[in-house]
Amino acid sequence: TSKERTFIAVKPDGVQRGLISDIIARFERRGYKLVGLKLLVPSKALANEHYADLSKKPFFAGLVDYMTNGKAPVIGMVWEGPAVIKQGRVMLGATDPTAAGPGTIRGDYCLTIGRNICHGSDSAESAEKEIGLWFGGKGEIVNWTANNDEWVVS
Ligand code: YYY
Ligand code: MG
Repeated sequence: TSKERTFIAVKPDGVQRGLISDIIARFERRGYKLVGLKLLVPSKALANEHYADLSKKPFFAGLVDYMTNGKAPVIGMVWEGPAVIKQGRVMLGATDPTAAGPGTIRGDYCLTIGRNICHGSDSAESAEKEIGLWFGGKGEIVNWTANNDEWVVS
């Protein structure tokens, strides 16, 4: 539906490299609506839970350290719009940047899987879990009407 929501993050390497604005711009200019936005150094507990599915993987400890060590914060966002979960993943590009196509965020800015600068929910279930995890507080998600909605979605 047009109210579908996904969790998109700019990871510490994307923040450190000054790519926040570019990543936001890609979603914004396509017509997706920003309904949640925060800057934070995630706690270990948050990162562990966010990546719980990967806890048995050999890269897990390094992944959590990179996300949480505070060398740069993370930008967490909730974007809303038609097919935003699937299209968000398409806009990010393949997990491994060596397989990511040009025109995708990872294909345009990244070289290796360990520094792929962004995250996007991979399913409706993940989106629900991740939005709840990163945006727990009251009023952190804002329902609003854009004046150009009728010109973007019909
Ligand atoms: O959802 P996505 O970020 O595209 O990939 P996941 O398979 O969920 O893995 C999460 C995260 O883990 C990935 O973005 C980089 C890192 N990672 C890694 O460092 N090495 C791997 N072999 C696989 C994933
Ligand atoms: Mg994933």
